[in-house]
Amino acid sequence: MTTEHEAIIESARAAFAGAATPAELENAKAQFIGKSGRITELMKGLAALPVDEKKSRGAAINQAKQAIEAALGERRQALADAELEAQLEAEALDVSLPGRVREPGGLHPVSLTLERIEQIFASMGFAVADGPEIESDWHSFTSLNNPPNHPARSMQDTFYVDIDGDDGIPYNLRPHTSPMQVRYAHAHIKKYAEAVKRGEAMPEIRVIAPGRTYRVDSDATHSPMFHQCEGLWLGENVSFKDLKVVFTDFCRTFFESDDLALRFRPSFFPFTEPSAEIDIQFQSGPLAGRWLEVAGSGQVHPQVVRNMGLDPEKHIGFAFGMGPDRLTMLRYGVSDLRLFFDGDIRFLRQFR
Ligand code: 2NM
Repeated sequence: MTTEHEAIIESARAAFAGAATPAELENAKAQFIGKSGRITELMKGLAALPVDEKKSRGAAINQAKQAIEAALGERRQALADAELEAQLEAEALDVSLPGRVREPGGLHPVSLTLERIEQIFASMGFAVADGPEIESDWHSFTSLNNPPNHPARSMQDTFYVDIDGDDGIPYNLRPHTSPMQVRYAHAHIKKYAEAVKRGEAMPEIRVIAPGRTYRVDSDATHSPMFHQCEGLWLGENVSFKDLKVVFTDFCRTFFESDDLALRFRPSFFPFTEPSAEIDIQFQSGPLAGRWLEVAGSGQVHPQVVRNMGLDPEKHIGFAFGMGPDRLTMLRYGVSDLRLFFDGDIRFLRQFR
């Protein structure tokens, strides 16, 4: 090899080292061993030389070419290694990152309250009744002693469906769950009809009716769809005293407070006589000292007992109605009823 050859090798090495990508490297290669590269030009120049000189100079040029090819191969490998390294780096998995868990669902706070109510009353021997949300006028109003012109029957207060019942009056979205109790009483009587015919006494009725109810009303404390749970206990000797015991026991269990005070305040409902609002007062905690209205109640009106298909001389007792939505607000300290029906997961997941 001549010094010229060594200079070419040196500049090839420098050009290869300066190539940052495989494409740049191929361009650099072309300058030396491509079709019109410097080595290729030297080869072409051999043609004009005598044979023995051609041989020795040809061998030297070949040596130089091999050195350049070796340098090229090294640089190709280095670039390929670097590319693989970068790719591994970019696609690296951080196995220490926490996984994406699918969070468990949970019951709606009002459902939690309904389950709680059902469980407490079940422990006192109450059955749980279920029934239709679209009701006949008779079940929602007439059977419950509502006079024909009572405001609850107006379009301003109750939702009506575009379908008439057998009596020609449109069906309604039940404004309370009492119709379920009237239905339960009729089913109960049918169930024991044979026994009564044989002279046995009709067993007592002890039932609660929880569920969705509807009224034309909407603000921070009223929703057009809300929940109710009504209770009914009819027997041969069921009195207002039993109402006080049952409801006091219920409230103290529900709110987990033994020193909860209850107050029965005279009131009026078409389906009970006498009637009373039930207020409670916490002795400690954020609501302590205030009387809070939680339910309506009363001795079931004789006409309602008759409409249930029972003899009011034999079956007397009490009924009550409460709002599970409001009970949920009191229990958890929720200030706006609408939060229950917005479906905002940030609110709901707090009860999970
Ligand atoms: C209330 C208040 C007072 C009630 C009456 C009846 C039935 F079916 F026996 F007639 N069920 N619930 C009642 C009584 C409901 O809610 C404020």
